[in-house]
Amino acid sequence: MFQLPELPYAYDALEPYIDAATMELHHSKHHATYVNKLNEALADHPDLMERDVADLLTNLSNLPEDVRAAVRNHGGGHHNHSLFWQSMCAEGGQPDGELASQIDQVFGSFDNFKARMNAAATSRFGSGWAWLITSSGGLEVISTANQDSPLSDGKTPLLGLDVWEHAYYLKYQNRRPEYIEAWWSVVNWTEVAKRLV
Ligand code: MN3
Repeated sequence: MFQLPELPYAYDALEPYIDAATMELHHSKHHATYVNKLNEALADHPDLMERDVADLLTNLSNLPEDVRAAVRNHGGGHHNHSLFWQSMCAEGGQPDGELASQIDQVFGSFDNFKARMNAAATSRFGSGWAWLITSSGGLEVISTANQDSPLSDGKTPLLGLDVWEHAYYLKYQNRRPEYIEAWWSVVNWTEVAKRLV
């Protein structure tokens, strides 16, 4: 059985950047629904239920056809959101150490990297995610549609930004760029750097 992870902070911890009402709805309703639907979809596949969701997403094409779409959507939703909660904290900042040097090397500067993420996040039509990923080719900024995980494309997600309307609509309505700008204040770079191994 997959479980909804608890948030590592209170629902109001990311105020004023991300409001408590959005956090509670996003975690206790949206994320919970992905977990419940993943469990429902895998009810007849106890072997898959035992595996890690990241492992299922990495090996999507090897899964039985009858569950592949459900794992992609609900498993993706579960894993993306689990990463997302851990990637935020009340005291954001900027990366340092190895991650900061790789960002400078690949993008030229932190500001250039930020501009690339912002472009990926604002230009994603409809629902999806903007990502900083790493792969054999090094760091890269990409975006995915819906709940597609970079893992299914052989990429390791380091940092993901949820640009579904449910992530910002209560506070920012249609102003996605304002939500994106606010989100930079709550990125937990310590946690993100741990994924760079
Ligand atoms: Mn979401």
